[in-house]
Amino acid sequence: MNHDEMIRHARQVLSDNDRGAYTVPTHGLYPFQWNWDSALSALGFAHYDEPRAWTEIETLLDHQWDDGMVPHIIFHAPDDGYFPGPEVWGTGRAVPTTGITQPPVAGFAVRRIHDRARDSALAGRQARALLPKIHAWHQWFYRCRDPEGTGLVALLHPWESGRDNSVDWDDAFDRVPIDGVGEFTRRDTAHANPAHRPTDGQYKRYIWLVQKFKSLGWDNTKLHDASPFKVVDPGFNAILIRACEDVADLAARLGMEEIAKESRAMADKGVAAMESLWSDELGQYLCYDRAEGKLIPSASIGGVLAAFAPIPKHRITALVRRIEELGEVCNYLIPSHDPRAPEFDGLRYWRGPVWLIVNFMVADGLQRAGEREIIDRIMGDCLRLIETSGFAEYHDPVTAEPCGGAHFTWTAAMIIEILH
Ligand code: 9YW
Repeated sequence: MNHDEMIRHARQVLSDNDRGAYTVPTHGLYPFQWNWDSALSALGFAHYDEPRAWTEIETLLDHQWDDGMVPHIIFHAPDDGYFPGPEVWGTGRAVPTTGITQPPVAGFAVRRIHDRARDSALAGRQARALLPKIHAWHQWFYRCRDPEGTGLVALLHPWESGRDNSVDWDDAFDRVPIDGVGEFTRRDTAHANPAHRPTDGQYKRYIWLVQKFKSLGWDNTKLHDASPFKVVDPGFNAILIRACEDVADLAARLGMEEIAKESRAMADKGVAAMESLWSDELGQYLCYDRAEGKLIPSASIGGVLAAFAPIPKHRITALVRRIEELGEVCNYLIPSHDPRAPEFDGLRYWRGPVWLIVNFMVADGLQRAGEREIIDRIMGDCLRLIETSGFAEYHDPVTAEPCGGAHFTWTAAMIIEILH
């Protein structure tokens, strides 16, 4: 496949998954709108249809909660092919949504789409309308997920991280009970190979947390303290910090002074706090278990994704070394878990496979620090993966085997982004 053919194919994937005002990640497996999928997919649309790109993010933010939270799934139209559906969440919204959030990459996407827009009048109007909403979401994070003001926010559910079954959550997840969960039927394993998906044990805990939060009326002033699962993820925080920085920069240029000032303060505090997650031993950042008060020694991509934030140059250099090291033990960068670790599983979701969106964000961060050689390797590996195995949800970093869902929106959007 030459590059033109790849772009054509990628645009076809986006168009097949387009539902008018939002895209689904892939037909069948994920039939609704997912939060960070939409923000990253908008980057792909923006290369050939800017109004459509803006609509994707507008639709997402139209479903923001009154407290500022932007939900992880919006159930626009009924579809019983996905579990857990709206009735399990019970958030009581007119258009149902889940009650948890996802990595806040929308601020980054808005700035990027704005700054390279061909239609700058449209971009200016959209940015002015969207920035206050995104800013309210960022403030919600620090208010509700960092009540003690540490500068780092906690995830209360693995689904919020976007890295559902990462090894990072294993120990903390063991403390989540499963009593009272009841019987349920998973739908994901009917669409994708069960060997590529989380286990039944993990699903029971996912559901226990949903039921717990539902019993608290989805009141975000209560959830943080009540949750037995409270993990600070460096990758997630890096995305939030980067988004605050991007909002600060764009808001300043648009004359939105207060948003600019508050966003800059959140980003600066976050960058300083990230230092507490650094591990000299592993040469990357680590997750922190806030319920137990200790770092989690797990060699996952979360600590490498930290490169997306404006972290100090010497940390970027160390992360480049870490990625090079990973490149010696797999064929395609960047594995979502270190292939030398005993928990590594090259096929199972976030426990080993390569995800193009993560590669893109890491490479984007390294770009700011001018790390050309490793960026070329990462981007080249993305293209080889797609050439070899198609637009899959994720790929085995050793064999390139395509995993999870096929014909995947954000994978295709990343190819459009990389090839432009
Ligand atoms: C699920 C849609 C989502 C992504 C997540 C990914 C997966 C859904 O798919 O979660 O049901 O487990 O982990 O990051 O947004 O592509």
